[in-house]
Amino acid sequence: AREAFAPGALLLRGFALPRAEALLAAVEAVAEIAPFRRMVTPGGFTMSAAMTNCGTAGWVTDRRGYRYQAEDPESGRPWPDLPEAFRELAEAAAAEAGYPGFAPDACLVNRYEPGARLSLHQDRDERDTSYPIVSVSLGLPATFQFGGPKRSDPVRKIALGHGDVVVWGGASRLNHHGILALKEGAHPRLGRQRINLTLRRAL
Ligand code: MD5
Ligand code: FE
Repeated sequence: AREAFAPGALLLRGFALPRAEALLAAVEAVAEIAPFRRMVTPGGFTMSAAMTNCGTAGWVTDRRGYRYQAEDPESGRPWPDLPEAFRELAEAAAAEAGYPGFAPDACLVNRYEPGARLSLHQDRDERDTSYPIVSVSLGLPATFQFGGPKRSDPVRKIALGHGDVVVWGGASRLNHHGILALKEGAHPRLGRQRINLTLRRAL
């Protein structure tokens, strides 16, 4: 099922379901090399979601700011390679949304446990924001907040569940968005977690 809920934004419900097991196995392999960690914002707050990365660059935050960098700051080593299953899924979803040939170079992996949230923000640390972002939801459901180009624009709520994929491109690429505090629950495969893959062209 496909839902165009804003210009440039396409929700593909269940698109990742046939590949969920391969994606989760790849997440586990990534996290063995680059473990999930809770990063600190420039303002000094520890984020409630835990994160890791794979690909040629990873998104990081610390007291100095937000940026993409080639090394995991915890280990000083390059991030693990982007798994083939991630690439294939991103390519296929982007093609559905009218972006053929999308070749991500970075994936931020977010892990939310009950209570974790992501406050309203824009994704603007990428070099060229004309590329779309493909996001994949796995595990517990979440309420996604979708706003507009201005922080004060009205916000819509969208439920995202296991296997849902959203392609964010065009006019929606720089819209504000966030995730409300995850509700308590247990997913049959992932237990008390929501995993989100955010596939991007960062460099
Ligand atoms: C999540 N993660 O569910 C979301 C999925 C992040 C983040 O927001 O920055 O890690 S990505 C949602 C997204 C990306 C780009 C544009 C828009 C939404 N949008 O226009 O709403 O953990
Ligand atoms: Fe974001």
